[in-house]
Amino acid sequence: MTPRSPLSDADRAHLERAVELAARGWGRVHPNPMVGCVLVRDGEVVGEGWHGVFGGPHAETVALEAAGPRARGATAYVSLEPCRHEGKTPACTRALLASGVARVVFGASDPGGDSGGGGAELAEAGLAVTGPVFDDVRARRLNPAFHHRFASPRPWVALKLAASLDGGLAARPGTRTQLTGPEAQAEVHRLRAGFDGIVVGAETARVDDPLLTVRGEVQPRVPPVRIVLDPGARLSSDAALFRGDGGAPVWVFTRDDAPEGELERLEAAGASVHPTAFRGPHELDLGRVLAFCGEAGLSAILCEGGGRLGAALERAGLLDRLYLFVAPRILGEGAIPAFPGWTPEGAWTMAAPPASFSDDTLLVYDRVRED
Ligand code: AOF
Ligand code: ZN
Repeated sequence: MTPRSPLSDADRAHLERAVELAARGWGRVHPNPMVGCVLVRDGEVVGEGWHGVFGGPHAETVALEAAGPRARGATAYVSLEPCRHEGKTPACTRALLASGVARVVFGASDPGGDSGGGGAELAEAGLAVTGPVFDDVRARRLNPAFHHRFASPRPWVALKLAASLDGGLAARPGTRTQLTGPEAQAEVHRLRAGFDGIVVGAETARVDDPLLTVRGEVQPRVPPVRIVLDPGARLSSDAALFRGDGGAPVWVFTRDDAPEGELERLEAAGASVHPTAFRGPHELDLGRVLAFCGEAGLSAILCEGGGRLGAALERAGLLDRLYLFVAPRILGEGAIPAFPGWTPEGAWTMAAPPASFSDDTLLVYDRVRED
């Protein structure tokens, strides 16, 4: 379906508000999409809602409940096409029809085989329907992992890096340099909540000794699995990952010829160990790693470095989004580069406006897809 009529500035503003509301579901609705809904009658907002928790009511239902009888004759602005399937909750198309809403404007199409097609169904029932308003790039930007799931069996993959102004990750090899401030770090914890897995390379695990848990305001519905790519099975049994109280599971991917004794040691420390095919002494077959994660039900993975793992993902065409925090520091010569050997002709497009966290800036870019 294509837009039936040009949208007014007010229409667009209400749809943007629906997108804004949708974002409140971050970390709570995954792997469902984030969805927001605004109901407007005679220029007045009579109800707002968003999908707040996986398995819970959909955005439209929440907004309709808020509006009550004032929904009659209103326009519903929804960031995603209203579903027409009976899932964990009743179909939104039914709820909209029952409420007497006269018009529906939606942002992105729902790619789901059962859930999709709600727009056409509402139009057939006599409502004025406009959508999808967003092009494919914008639609994917809002719920990338959700849309990716319908296009590819591997998880959607984002890379988070914190770099200096001159593009360095650390002052010297083998050292950790804290570049960003507490506000940016809080944002990293918020971001983590929206992923099923957080992955780092062996060198980062050794040097940073991270916990990879979510310690922020948004508590994820399911804590992301903590993943280390450790070809040589050298991760210390004393790593912070293995300490503490029942954090999320730890998965360690090693070369499939790593010494049996080391695999047993890691298992004993508390990891699930996954011997995997490899491409070089220090490089696992990342396609295999991601395929395993996909089969295990992980649909969104956040890589938190280091630079070499990020670059290997990028070169293999397995990187979908980049979260780049830039800190106002110069590391100078000898620093570890943030983008070692990235594909020079790789094309990227802005996925969100630059955001400030005190003196640090977050840039979010999506890889431009060729298909
Ligand atoms: C909507 N509004 O707010 C959301 C939609 O299992 P269920 O019943 O929660 O359905 C999940 C599917 O419904 C999800 O995969 C997507 O296709 C759609 N999500 N649709 O109309 C919403 N969250
Ligand atoms: Zn629905």
